[in-house]
Amino acid sequence: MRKIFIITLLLSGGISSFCLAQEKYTPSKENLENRQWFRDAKFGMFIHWGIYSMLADGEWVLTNKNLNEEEYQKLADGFYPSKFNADEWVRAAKDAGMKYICFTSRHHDGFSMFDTKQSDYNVVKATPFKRDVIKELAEACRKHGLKLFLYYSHIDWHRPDYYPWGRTGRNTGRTPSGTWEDYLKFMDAQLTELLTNYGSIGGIWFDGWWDKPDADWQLERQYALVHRLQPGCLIGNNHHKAPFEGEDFQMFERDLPGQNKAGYSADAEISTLPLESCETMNNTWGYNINDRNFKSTKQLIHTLVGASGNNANLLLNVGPGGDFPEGSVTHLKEIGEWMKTYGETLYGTRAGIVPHQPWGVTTQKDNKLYVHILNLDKTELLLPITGKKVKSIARFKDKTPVKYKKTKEGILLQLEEIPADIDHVIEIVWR
Ligand code: FHN
Repeated sequence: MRKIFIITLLLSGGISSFCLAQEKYTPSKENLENRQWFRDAKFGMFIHWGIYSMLADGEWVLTNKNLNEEEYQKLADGFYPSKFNADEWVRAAKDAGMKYICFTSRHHDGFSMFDTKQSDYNVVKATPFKRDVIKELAEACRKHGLKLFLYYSHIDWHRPDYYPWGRTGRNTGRTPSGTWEDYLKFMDAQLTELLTNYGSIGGIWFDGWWDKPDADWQLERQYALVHRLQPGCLIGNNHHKAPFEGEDFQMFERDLPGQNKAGYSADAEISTLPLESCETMNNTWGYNINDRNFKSTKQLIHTLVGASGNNANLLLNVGPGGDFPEGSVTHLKEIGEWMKTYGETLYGTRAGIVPHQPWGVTTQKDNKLYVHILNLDKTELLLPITGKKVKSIARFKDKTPVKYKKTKEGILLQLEEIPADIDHVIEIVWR
């Protein structure tokens, strides 16, 4: 019986995936270096952009509004974003202090924002625009020294072989045809294009596994393909669980690691991999004409600082219509200004020895501890740190010395006044 099984496996070509599934993933040297780079980078820009942006109702409009998928495809005929300028987008990210961009190469609607031979349903073949958006972004990122990550949806509301359907996208009038195996091959072929045609890719940001958690996704095989093509490419998967074998970083949607305010992270046990938190600037990912509820610059900076204090990067989203929304542009500029002074207290740091507190967070690098006071309504602050020798304690921005006392409980900071700045940073240098 066993012999028959092995022969069948060999004949069916299943042996390669069988073997891969058995191998434990060992990240390459390059991959480990990129993980280190990622941990140091701290701040990136998420961009959700596709033909859905034209309907100005978020990236889920096809399924949320039960649109007919065949009719939805016609949106591509009108996609001509005359203002698109990859260089400007990348510069806006760079000026905000961001070190990487993660762009939606294909979202759940199944429309590819790059030149792919695997389907004509793509930005070059199906639109009058005819420009390969990813090629332009990749060139601009190279020019400005940012890394390009690619969001890649596991869900597909367009293809008839994404079948059995998942939890979402059911009422769009599709008729199933083809096999699940066809769909897996399609994704492999697209990933191969993405990882061979655009130079070095910082990472692949998978999303949508949760639509069909019981499906045979063959993730280890897919991950092995990515790592074979670009060993340094970091893989993350927004499955909202603890990382699976073969992944290189872990993301938390609209929450800091350990929180579950948004409701996605109940099972997302924090791993030792590099961490990333993704968040919207308003309330939606893809462009939504009604959503002008932008968070304040102060709130966004607090999220960024909070992420660093929890050992995570912040991937902050922009949802362009044809161009970046005004609100995003203003906030990005203001964050960039702030980063010019305070970036040093975040880049290259790790979470500080004092864990997240109601008043703020700490970050640390070499012999320095940065105390980020975000909400404090008094002038005294006790840091529960004992047994360390202080060389100096000063306000970060102008190096004015800060008074302090050493007590049995720790270091008691005595500030001149109640902190009023967005983030009152105190720099402690240890001997
Ligand atoms: O369904 C997607 C959503 O559209 C968006 O892309 C976010 C980004 O984290 N992820 C999914 C929801 O978990």
